[in-house]
Amino acid sequence: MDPLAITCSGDKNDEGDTAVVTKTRTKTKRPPMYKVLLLNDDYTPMEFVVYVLERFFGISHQQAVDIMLTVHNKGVAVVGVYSYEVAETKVAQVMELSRRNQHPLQCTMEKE
Ligand code: TYC
Repeated sequence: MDPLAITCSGDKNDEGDTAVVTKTRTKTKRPPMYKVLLLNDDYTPMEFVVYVLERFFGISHQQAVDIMLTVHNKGVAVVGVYSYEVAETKVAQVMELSRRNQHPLQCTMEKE
């Protein structure tokens, strides 16, 4: 047999063939973030709020005073934005320390 004439059995040319290329989209949605909010009340001492902000939120003394005064004057302020688990922990820490000190301070979280 003429070696140049060899073809694979079943081989046909490409006419009429359609290539379908699919690409799966990799989902890379970022996880939702949560605002931690501090609420005003008439009884929690200002110094206690400042202490809580410094201790649990790593905020400087001056910033803590500013945020505390914002809450005092406006009723509420965002203290920080975190992943669900971190926000939940901060809220629990604030609520537990407030409860132990018999202050009515309220801290909540809200999806951003
Ligand atoms: N309003 C409180 C007071 O006059 C102080 C205060 C500030 C309380 C912020 C709670 O989240 C708060 N003693």
